[in-house]
Amino acid sequence: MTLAERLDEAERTRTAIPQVVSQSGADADEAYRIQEALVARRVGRGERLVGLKLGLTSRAKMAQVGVDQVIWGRLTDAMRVEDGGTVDAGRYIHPRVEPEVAFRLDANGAATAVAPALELIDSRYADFKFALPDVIADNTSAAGFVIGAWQPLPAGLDNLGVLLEVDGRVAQIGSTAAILGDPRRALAAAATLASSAGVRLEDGWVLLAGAATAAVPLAPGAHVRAVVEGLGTASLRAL
Ligand code: OOG
Repeated sequence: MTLAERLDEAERTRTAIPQVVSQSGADADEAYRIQEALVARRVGRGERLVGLKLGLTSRAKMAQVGVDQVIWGRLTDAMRVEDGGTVDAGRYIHPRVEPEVAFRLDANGAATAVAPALELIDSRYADFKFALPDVIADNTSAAGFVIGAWQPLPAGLDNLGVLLEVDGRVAQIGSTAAILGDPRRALAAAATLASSAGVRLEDGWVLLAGAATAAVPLAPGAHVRAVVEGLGTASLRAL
């Protein structure tokens, strides 16, 4: 089996695997090619690319996973959960949720709207432990995302309060300033990363700018809500 196949199998069978990509000696560039092959398998099964995500754009996230470099991954339509919708926590290995800001892009990578968002991440590696090439190849732990109501771009996005609530209690507190200093920096970063990988942005694609706080485990039965000051909320319930 190729490394992309191993990661794909791990996801489909909900079985964590060892850090096979860093163990193989692959560097970050090779890891992105593995990610591309992994997502191509999903597309081959009928999924459609709907956007990109940045990861590890905040210190809180870098510290949580011990990798200190911004990374990016691909989003497909199968990962989308409607706002207020439900997910089966049992479909994942060890799911976590984190509050984010999402942009809607045009084909040039400019933002046409912004929304509060929740990302569901699920590392395919045992104990949620990985080195940089592992997490890149694993499509940066992408598993699902919820987009709240799209808003016109406000004058500033750089210092809005962010909460992650679980069952009505505050589990994480942060600020959009934690995301690259200003989440709008995610736009240029995504355009650069995508063009260096030969990815053509499409009108209407979503860009997840990265989490503003550390992630929290998603337990069955939990109701999780991201609140971004001035933008609104995005929520899901886990079965
Ligand atoms: C890597 C993905 C991180 C973010 O928003 O920082 C990420 C991980 O924590 O497993 O999506």
